[in-house]
Formats: sequence, C-alpha cells, structure tokens
Amino acid sequence: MNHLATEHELDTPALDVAGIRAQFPILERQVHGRPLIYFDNAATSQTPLAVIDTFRDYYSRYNANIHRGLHTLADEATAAYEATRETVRSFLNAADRREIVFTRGTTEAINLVANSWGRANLEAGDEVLVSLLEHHSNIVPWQLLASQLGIKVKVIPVDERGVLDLDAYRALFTERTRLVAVNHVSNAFGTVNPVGEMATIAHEHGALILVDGAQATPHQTVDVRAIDADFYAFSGHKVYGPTGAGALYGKAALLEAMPPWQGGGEMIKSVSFEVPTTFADVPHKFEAGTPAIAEVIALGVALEWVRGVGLDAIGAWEARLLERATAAVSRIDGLRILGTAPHKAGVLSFVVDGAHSQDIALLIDQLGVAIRTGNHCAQPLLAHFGVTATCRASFAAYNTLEEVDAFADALERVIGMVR
Ligand code: C6P
Repeated sequence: MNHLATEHELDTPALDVAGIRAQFPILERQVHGRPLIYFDNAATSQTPLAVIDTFRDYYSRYNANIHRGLHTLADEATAAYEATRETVRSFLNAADRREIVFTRGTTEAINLVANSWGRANLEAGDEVLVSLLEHHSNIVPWQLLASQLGIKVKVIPVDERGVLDLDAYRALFTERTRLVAVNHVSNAFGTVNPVGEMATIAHEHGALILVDGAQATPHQTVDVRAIDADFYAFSGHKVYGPTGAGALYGKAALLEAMPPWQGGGEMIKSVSFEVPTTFADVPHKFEAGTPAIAEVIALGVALEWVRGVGLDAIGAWEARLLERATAAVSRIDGLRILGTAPHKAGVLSFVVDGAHSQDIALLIDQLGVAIRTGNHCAQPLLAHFGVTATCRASFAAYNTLEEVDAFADALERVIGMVR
C-alpha cells in the first residue's frame, strides 16, 4: 500500500518499537500458523518481561501477607506493595499517597465510589450525570443506586462524531446534580473527552466529578490535579500490567469522609462487641482483606515501564498507527467508521455493509489478527448509532505500521469472503 508521510507522522517522536517488541514474549507467537497481530489492546494490553518476571521474583523470594507480619518476608512484601502506591501517586500526579486506593480495577473502583460515597451522600431525587459514551461499569453502578435510593441518572448526549455535547452537558445541571461520572477516553469510539473543562463546569454547579480513566492511562499522561478530578479510576491490565490490580484516586478530604464499603481484616483500628468498631485511616479503610499483592507490585513495575518508554511518545506513535489504519480502511467499500472525533486515542471502530462484525472478527483471527467485536460494554452508545456490534482495532506501543498494513489487507480479504 503506497503511503506518503503526513505532517503528523513527520512530527512523531521516535519510539524504539523493535526494542519494545523484544520485551513482549507473547508477540513472538503464531496464531493459526501466522505471526500474531494483536489489536485488542483496549480490552487488555500485553505485559513486558519486567512485569512477568515480577511474579516469579515475588513468589520465589518474598511471598507473604502484608501489613500484618513482623518477619522479613512480610516487611519486604509490604514495602514493595506500598512502593506501588507511591508509583501510582506520581503516575497520576496526586498530592498524597493516601489518596490512592488499590482495587481490582476500574469496575471495582467505580463501585467503591457508588457504594461508599454514593450511599452516604445521595438521596431520592438527586441526580448523577453520565455520558452516552460510558462503559457499562460507569452506568450500571449508578442505575443500581437509582433503583435502591431513587436517584436519577441523566445522560450527556453525543454528536454524530461521538463527541460529547458540552452545551447539552451544561443544560443538564440542576440544583439536584451531585456527581458527573464520565470516561476520559471512550473504549468503543476512542473519543478523548475534555474532562478538565467538564470538571470546572461540574464544580461551578457544586457537583463532583468521577473520571473513568481505563482507556486514558495507557495513552496519555494523566494529571488528576490539573483535571481537578474528585475521583479517577483505572485498571492495571490496560497499562501493560497484570489483571486483578488497579486503583482509585480520590481527594483526601472526600476519602476521609467516606464510610468503608467492605468490612474485614486490615481495614479497622479496633473491633469490639461492646463499643463501636473503629476504622483504619485512608486508604486502608477501603482495602479490606488480603489484596492482590503480587499484582499490585507488578502494577508498579508496569507503570515504571510505561514511564520509561514515555507516554507522550507512546501516544504520538499510536496516533500515527491510527492515522494509517483509518486511511487504509476508509478505502474499503461499504466500511463505516464509528467515532470520528478530532481528538481520539488509538481505537478504530467500524461496521461493514453486508458483513457481520462477528464473521469478520472470526475470519480475521484465522489470519492471525486479534480484534474485538461486540458491543464493547457500551450498548447505549451503539444503540444510539443504530448498531448492535462493531469491529474494533485498538493499538499499543508495540504495534507497527507493517501490522496496520497487514491488518488492512487481511480485512479486505475477509470482507471479500463474507460478502
Ligand atoms: N473495557 C474493552 O474491551 P475493568 O474490566 O474493570 O478492568 O475495566 C472496565 C472498563 C471501564 N471503563 C472503560 C472505559 C473500559 O474500557 C473498561 C474495560 C474493555 O473495552 C473490556 S469491556
């Protein structure tokens, strides 16, 4: 495929993609006899050796429960776990390590806010604004509160490009609006939302803002203080880390005022049947039970790895991959891209006339290409655009322009087969 460098491409800072790829053993594997092209990074990204090795190191040398023991292994495990808290703090530019609560991921972080802050602060008639771009994990927890507490969930609309309508957003506020829950980057369309501006507007109306950062943290530098987010959630497994570990950032004053949402070991100060049980200080009051210790430590390694590569360089490289992929698939007859926002992360969602998304994904897998198909846990958004499923290719630092070209060729072949 002929390709002329665009201005954007010429500006792209160098990323040593070959050097990066060498750190991901999974990229060496073959699928159906062909080299794997992994374009399902928005679902989960692959992990570099540094992260994989962390598990071997942890379980070979210092596996122990944390915050409890007075022995060397427990001290080492606790120190490594708490070191990740500092890594996450600086990764998000939070002011204080106490503002970082470890969770299983974005979903659990949002449910924590809904069940702790929501139940303590919301009552019947109060309003939560979510956007049409949300993943189900930032819709359903609020719907559950709606059915249990009688709050109202109102929806910020999007235009035909999948860009949030900020005028409509402003118009949705009433004196009952308590919270805005919005993603930083849409997983289904890739739209990058102006969360800083949205936070300012929310605060002008006396509401808080929770930002779902699951799809932003892998692609851009996040500064929770610059955004002025009240809560910010992300998952480690989308940022080159393991599954089972993610984090919730919350402003210290908010977390301190919030009640625990799960009870158990390590979240208490003292437990008694005679006098009221008292709770640990933040963040520990939100971390009941034995956490995913190895996973959290590996999350810290992943974030250090990402920082070492450079998020600006990663974002610029993915923009170049997206630009190339967009141009290539746009030439395919009957293919329609959903999500054409001017500010997009490396996500390409599309449907093809006369071809089922599922058939495309299954057949392209036979050619070694992994893409996602389905509703991407964003059913209201897809329904609004009149579809039940799209194919989605999503990019990461280790993907190459050659893979994009091979994907576009494979896609044309597959569409030719199913039409
Ligand atoms: N999106 C995707 O393929 P968890 O499962 O808790 O790690 O992340 C949930 C989640 C929340 N918000 C956004 C914007 C997301 O993209 C996701 C996960 C995956 O798009 C799986 S559906």
